[in-house]
Amino acid sequence: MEKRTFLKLTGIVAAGTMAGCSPLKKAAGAGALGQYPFTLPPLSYGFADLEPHIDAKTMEIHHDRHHNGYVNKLNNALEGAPALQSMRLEQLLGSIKEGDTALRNNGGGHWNHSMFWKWLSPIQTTPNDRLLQAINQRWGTMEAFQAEFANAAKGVFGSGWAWLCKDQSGNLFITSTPNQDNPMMSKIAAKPGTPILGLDVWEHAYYLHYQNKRADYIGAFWKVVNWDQVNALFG
Ligand code: MN3
Repeated sequence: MEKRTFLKLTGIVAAGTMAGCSPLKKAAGAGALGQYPFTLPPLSYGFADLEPHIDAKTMEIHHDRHHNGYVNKLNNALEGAPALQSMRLEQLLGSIKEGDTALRNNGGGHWNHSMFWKWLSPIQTTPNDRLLQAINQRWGTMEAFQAEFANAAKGVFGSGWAWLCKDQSGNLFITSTPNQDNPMMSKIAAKPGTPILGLDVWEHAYYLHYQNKRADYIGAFWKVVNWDQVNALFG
């Protein structure tokens, strides 16, 4: 399929396809995932479309079971908290404090995965000139950027995520978070920022196909990154 047609069909760049998010109300920037009750957003490609880099069974279990679990538990956590039900997910994440375990794990889980699906694509894409320039300015080369990102991903002990973020001045930085935390959780993140690319390094994201070879999964990730989405979020 021609790339332009594919993007038009899937709305992968416009971020307007999330269930519960009217196109009229969609916000710019990272995420626009609506508010309570949250729903599992459909993938804009098939489970098998990222093969051989990410296998169909992993995608199916990851999306239909793991992500769906975060959505359900997030709704359960908000059921008894009417004051929080009118907040958008990004606002919720920004308000999370150390002990807010259910919101932290499941609000993070929903946001992280909703974005992760959009950071992947079966269509080959490339960083645009503006993003390349910013990457080169910060890391010297694309390869150096990818090496630092891969190190961040490999360095997560246990479960977590690696992130490419922009700070409030638009400067890029790489960070990682444990569990389902993310840099949008400004009150608890070591380095708060707006993620423009993220990689799930929980074992559930790769173990079926890669077993304990996380580095191979990280290498394969670069083959399916949706740079159009990263370009759009960089702005
Ligand atoms: Mn996951």
